[in-house]
Amino acid sequence: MLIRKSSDLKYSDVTPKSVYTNRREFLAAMGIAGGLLTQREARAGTKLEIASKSPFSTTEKVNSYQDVSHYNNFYEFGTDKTDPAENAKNYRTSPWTVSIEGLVEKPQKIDLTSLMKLAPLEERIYRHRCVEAWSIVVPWAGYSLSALLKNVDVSPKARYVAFQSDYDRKQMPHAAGMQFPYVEGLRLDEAMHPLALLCFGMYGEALPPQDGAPVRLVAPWKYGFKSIKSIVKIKLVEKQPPCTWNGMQPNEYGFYSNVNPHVDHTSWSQATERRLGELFRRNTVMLKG
Ligand SMILES: Nc1nc2c(c(=O)[nH]1)N[C@H]1C(S)=C(S)[C@@H](COP(=O)(O)O)O[C@H]1N2
Ligand SMILES: [Mo]
Repeated sequence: MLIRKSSDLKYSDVTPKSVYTNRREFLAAMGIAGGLLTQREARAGTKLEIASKSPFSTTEKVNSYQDVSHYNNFYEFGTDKTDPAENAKNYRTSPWTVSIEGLVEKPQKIDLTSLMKLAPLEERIYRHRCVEAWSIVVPWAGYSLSALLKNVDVSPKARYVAFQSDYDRKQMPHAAGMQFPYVEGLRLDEAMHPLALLCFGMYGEALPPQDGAPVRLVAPWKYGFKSIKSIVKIKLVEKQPPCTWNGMQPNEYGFYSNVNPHVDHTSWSQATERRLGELFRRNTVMLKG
C-alpha cells in the first residue's frame, strides 16, 4: 500500500464535494483559513485582487517585469544585482506573520492574509530611485501604511516607526555585506503619509521573493534602501531607530535620505540617474507628492 504524506492529499480526499467546492468558507469554518490561504495567496505570481488604480501614480513609462525582477538589491541573497533572482528562488514566505509592537494600544501578530485584507489593494506606479543612481518604474500593489498604523492605535508617545526584515541564515547562505537582520525606520509623520506604501505585489501579482515577498515598504520619495523588504516586525518607538545603511556609513546614507538631485553622495553625483532599459542618463527629479 502506498502511504501518502498528508501534504499529498487533495481536498477531495478528505472533504465531501459539497464542502470543498466552497473551500474558502470551509476553511474559514475550520478556523484554518489564515494558514492555508496564506500559502496559496502569498506565492509569487499569484494574481491579486486590485480594487483601484491610485491617483498617486507617476505617468512615466513602466519598466519590464524582467528588469524589475532581475536587477535587485537584497543583500540577504547576495550582493550582486543578479544574485537575488537566483538565490531567493526557493525562499519560503508562508506561513508569514508580521508583529506590530511597541508604542501601540493594540499590539498584534498578524498573518499575511489578514494583513492583506486590512485595506483594499491599489495599484501604484512609483519611480524607485536607488542611491547608486539607477531607477526603475514599477506598478506596485498595496495600500497606504497608514491604514495599518491606524488599525493598531498608535500611542501619543510614538515618534518613529522601526521596521525589521526576516533573517533566516539557513535560507540565506549568501547573505553578505552587512549585519542582519536588515532594519529601517521612518519618522511617524512620514510613515503616515499616504505615499508610504505597504506593498504586497507588482504587475498585478504577488511579489516575487527577490523584490521583497511577501510584504515590503515602498517610500518613493526616498532612496531605495529605505524601502525595506520581507518585513517581519514593525515597532512604534520614541527615539530614531537604527537603520542598516545609516549605521554603516552615516554620511552617505542619512536617516532621511529623501531623493534630492542637489545633494550629492560623498562618492558620486545624484543629479542624474540611469533608468533601467534606457541608454542615456536622465536628470533626477524630486518627487512631487
Ligand atoms: N531586507 C532588505 N531590504 C532592502 C535591501 C536589502 O538589501 N535587504 N536593499 C534595499 C535597496 S538598496 C534597494 S535599491 C531596494 C531595491 O528594491 P528592488 O530590488 O525591488 O528594486 O530594496 C531595499 N530594501
Ligand atoms: Mo539602493
